[in-house]
Amino acid sequence: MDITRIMQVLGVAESAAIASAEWNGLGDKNAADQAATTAMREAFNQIDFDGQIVIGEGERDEAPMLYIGEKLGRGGEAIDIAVDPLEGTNLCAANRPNALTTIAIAPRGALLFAPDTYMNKLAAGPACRGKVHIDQSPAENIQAVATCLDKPVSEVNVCVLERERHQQLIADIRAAGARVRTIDDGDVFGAIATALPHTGIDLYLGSGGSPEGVLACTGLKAIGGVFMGRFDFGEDVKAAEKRERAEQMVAEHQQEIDLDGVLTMDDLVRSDQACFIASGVTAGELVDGVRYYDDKIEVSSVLFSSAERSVKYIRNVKTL
Ligand code: VTB
Repeated sequence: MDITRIMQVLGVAESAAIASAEWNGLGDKNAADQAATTAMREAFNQIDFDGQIVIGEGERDEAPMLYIGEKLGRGGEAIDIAVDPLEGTNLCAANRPNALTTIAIAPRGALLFAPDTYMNKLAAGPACRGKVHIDQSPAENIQAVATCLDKPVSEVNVCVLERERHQQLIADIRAAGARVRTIDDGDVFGAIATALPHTGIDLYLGSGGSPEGVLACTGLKAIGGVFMGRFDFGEDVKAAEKRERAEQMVAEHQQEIDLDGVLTMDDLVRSDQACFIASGVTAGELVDGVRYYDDKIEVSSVLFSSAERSVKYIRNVKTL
């Protein structure tokens, strides 16, 4: 992916972070999300490219902006776009850590049009490649991570979304002798954090949104980390309906995936040219939040680029 293009998209993430940070702590998650979405769309439309939303705010009939299939930009190179304009709307509304604006880009056809259903996820850093697997038990994966990172199981830190549905998983992790770092929301952060030692998170497990799974996978794939998923349609009355919508989505976009099988990084992101960008809205372990000075505003971002297999931290200090 061309560096100029990456820098343009970084600017889009920064604009959205600045717009939503206006709402930090004000208790209005919808307004915060709206601000991020509007800013993102406006900024994407300034770019000379043929952008297409693959993962966005929802399907066309439910989202007025950044809906799945929406075309963005002034024309040019064909690029797939996955966005979560404000990942962690509740976190922003409550001014809690790790609210991010997130974007993944890849050549056209590379990103999976993921259905809006849960996905069971496993994420880990590059050292754990080939040693962890979503079909292994939490205890087996924790042992593998401990071996790969050359530390005792008691120092392995597993990030999990704090949800009723994860009670057994959390109990299993603790029974295996590892630590749990629960998060209220925002599992793109949880998954990506496994590739960055300074976050203290070694493994991510549990079920969250499928769209967020594709975003996190793009970042982990770019730097040689591990991501595996499996759709989780649930077992309630809506399970059949969710499955049917997923089948329709897969057929509509001529994607070849097994809805019940393991989703590999190559299923979710079919390119080695993808790139993931997150800008901080509230401060967290990944990046700082938006900061204000007298006549300046500072926004911090992280960029996972497959071309360089590197993670760049970017602080942009803009004069108002
Ligand atoms: C998940 C997770 C997201 O919201 O979608 C979650 O992937 C919603 O989960 O990162 P519940 O339905 O259990 O509340 C986030 O945490 C934030 O968008």
